[in-house]
Amino acid sequence: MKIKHPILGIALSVALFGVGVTSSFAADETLRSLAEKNGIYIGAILNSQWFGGGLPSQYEQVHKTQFNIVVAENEMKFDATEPQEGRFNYNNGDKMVKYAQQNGMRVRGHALAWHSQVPNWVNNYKNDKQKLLKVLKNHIDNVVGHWKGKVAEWDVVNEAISNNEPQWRGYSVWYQGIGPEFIDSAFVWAHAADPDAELCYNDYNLEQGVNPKAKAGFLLEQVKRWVANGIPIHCVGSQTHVEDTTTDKHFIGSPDSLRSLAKELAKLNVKLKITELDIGFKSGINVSKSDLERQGQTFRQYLDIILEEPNADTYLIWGVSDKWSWLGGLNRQKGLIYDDNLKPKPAFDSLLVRLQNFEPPQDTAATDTTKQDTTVTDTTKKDTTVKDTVGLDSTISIARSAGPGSITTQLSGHTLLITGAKSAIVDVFDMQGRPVFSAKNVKGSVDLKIPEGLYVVRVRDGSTNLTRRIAIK
Ligand code: 9MR
Repeated sequence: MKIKHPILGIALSVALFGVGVTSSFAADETLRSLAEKNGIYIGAILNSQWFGGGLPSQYEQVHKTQFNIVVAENEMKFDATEPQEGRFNYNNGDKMVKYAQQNGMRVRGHALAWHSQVPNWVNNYKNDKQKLLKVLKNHIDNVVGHWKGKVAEWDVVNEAISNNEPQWRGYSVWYQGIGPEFIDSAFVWAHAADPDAELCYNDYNLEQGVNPKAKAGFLLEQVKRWVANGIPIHCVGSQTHVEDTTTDKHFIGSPDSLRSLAKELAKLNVKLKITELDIGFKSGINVSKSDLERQGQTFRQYLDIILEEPNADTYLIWGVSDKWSWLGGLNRQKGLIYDDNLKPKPAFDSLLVRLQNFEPPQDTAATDTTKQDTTVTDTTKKDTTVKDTVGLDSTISIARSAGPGSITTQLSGHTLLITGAKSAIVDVFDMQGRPVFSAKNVKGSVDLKIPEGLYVVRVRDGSTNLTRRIAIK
């Protein structure tokens, strides 16, 4: 069952802070707490190394503090869950579900019918259509059935479209052995196994334009057909593995293209989710500070789709830290929002600030027809009452604010007075999330050398921090 966000917000506030902290004065704002205020899910995979206990405790701390949705990097795939015919292994998946439950997180399941990471035994039946149908159905019945009510959404079919001249991908045991109807069947079986789960088609290169020559255009035609035929598809997952615009000479994808897809899907009452985002640079190049800031802006532009499009609700990144990332295999580097030392990168700041200052359009609830179907779309997603506590008007007028962590700030002209911090780091961002000012070792006060306008200021001292809007007049 889809979780309604105000309840989710309260539940998670309780889980996180012991008591519901819902006022605009909550200190230590996280991607997660701000995502919840905005009624969206923000998440990252649990890397495979986590399952074997091979990651530092700081990794898990960051993960559960910053994210409210989780997906396993490899542990719910076919080869992991049914390594031998009819013998299922749910150990790692159960471990993740338990972690998610303990930390109030939503679980995504990835992936049921995919050409990759299929165990060898399946290929023994590649010329036996009836047997392959039974194999796929049995797998879906068991895996979805095992996590019924615990895995909220599934990638039922993954990467079934080929890259060039879009058509179905030929090299797939499911396609070759069964034909394209394996897709329709997989959705029907998954729905029967858990009628409350959201069911997605997931693929990459969907940010490359909605036209018949691009994957998204081909997919859209299939989604129309599935919807017309009553196939239970509720969402399209856009993996969104993209490269930084300046180093990818063949760059043809863009946030605007993905937004177009979201708008087309809205007409069909189907959601768009960003499911595997990373924005890498070519391996081997020197990545500068300004490169990282530009990367942050691209992360933010993709977030805008999720914040602004009524049928978009999920922003999932394919990894936490650059240290543990699959991107090397793709000849890319530094594509995530934490660096090798689990320190937040400029991309993290861009996301945090954008989540902080996002104002939903006032008339969204009145005009959005896609929110009518509660089985697919969360009707409370853009509930402006949730956002009122961080509304612009109220925060502009607040010159003095304090957080439970006891940092207090007061603005006098261009001077920010700080109490409760021995030696603070002060960062100021414009309303697009771009860093405009930074100072270290601030004791007592700092002169903000920035023009008049609205900004977000963040004051950090050790693990205590305060993030506030300010108006320089
Ligand atoms: O990150 C995953 C990596 O550890 C695996 O080796 C790889 C094998 O196919 O799969 C990676 O995850 C992929 C995901 O399941 C589907 N979309 C592309 C992801 C990155 O390759």
